[in-house]
Amino acid sequence: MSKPSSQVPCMWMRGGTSKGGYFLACDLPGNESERDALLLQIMGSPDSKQIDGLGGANPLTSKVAVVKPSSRDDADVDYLFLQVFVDRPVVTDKQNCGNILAGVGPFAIERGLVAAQDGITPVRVYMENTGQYAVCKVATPNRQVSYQGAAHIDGVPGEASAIEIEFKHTAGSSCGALLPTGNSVDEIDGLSVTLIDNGMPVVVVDAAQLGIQGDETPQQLEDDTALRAKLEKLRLKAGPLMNLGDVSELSVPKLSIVSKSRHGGALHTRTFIPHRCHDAIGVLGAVSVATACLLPGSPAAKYCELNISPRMTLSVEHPTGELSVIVETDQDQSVTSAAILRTARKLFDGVVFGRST
Ligand code: NQM
Repeated sequence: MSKPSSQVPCMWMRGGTSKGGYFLACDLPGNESERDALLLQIMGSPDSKQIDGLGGANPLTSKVAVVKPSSRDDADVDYLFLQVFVDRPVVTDKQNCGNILAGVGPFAIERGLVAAQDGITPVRVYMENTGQYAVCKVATPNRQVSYQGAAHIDGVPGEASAIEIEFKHTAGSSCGALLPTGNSVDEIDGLSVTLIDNGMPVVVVDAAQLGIQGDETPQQLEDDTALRAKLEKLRLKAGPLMNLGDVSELSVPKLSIVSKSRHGGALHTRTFIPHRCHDAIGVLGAVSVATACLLPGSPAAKYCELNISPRMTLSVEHPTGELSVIVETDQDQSVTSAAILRTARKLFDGVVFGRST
């Protein structure tokens, strides 16, 4: 048996409101268990502080993108997202990540997988986790990736260059259908919830039914052990209903707690991912919540007054601001595509070491 390589080229990047390691697939062990063992070492997991690795002791900063040239005619690169758990020895590909996706275009260009155009370079990404596509538009003045710009996204200080991301046909990414139970609303444990997957499996639940305001800080919600127990019980019941099976060891479905808008957006959210409360909201998670806003009877729709039109911007408020989702709908008022704006930044490029070096 070949010894796993324990020293690999890696670029560390912030992608949207997440951060993690970007690797070329050819630089990682081909065997999945060897790959995952190396990634756990690189991140310093399992350990709540990730002290012996590069992970930031939070699921949002313990993420990996594995990128390779695509063999598909309709994609430039294939992107596999891996969530490295912080305090458990688990690496899972059972979810996608639209934030880490923001760094995939720049990384692919920097590594020479995609030729930069002068101006904007569209990078067509096949998202291996869910078998779906996104187009990421990267600023490349003079055929060089530019990270500097004037775009701001809430949850990240300062400005950087805009990366526009368009998703198509994300419905049923992991659950097989937009509404895996066939219903816009289901009752679980006396709660009226929407079980939805438009790129990310999400349980949408009404803050009022949970007995909270919905604008508590993430820390206040994480400290509420009774609430967390209730949410986990709900999640474990929702998993099989969403065709995800036993989700006790999975990072999906997420739980988005919705309430009335506080800042003029469509609605307000707090999202558990699933055991920590997000400082913002995941990209595809926001797409799923925005889609739920269009479903009559959904707890999300209860809070927004929408005039449904073929192209609309829904501002999903979260603890550190908002995430605007531009959705396009067909005659049946079903969402056909979604676009969002992200930024990314290269933090370092070099070689990262496993423990056996
Ligand atoms: O929903 C967090 C994030 C995410 C995932 C999570 C994401 C998405 O904010 O597309 O980006 O839900 O675990 O990075």
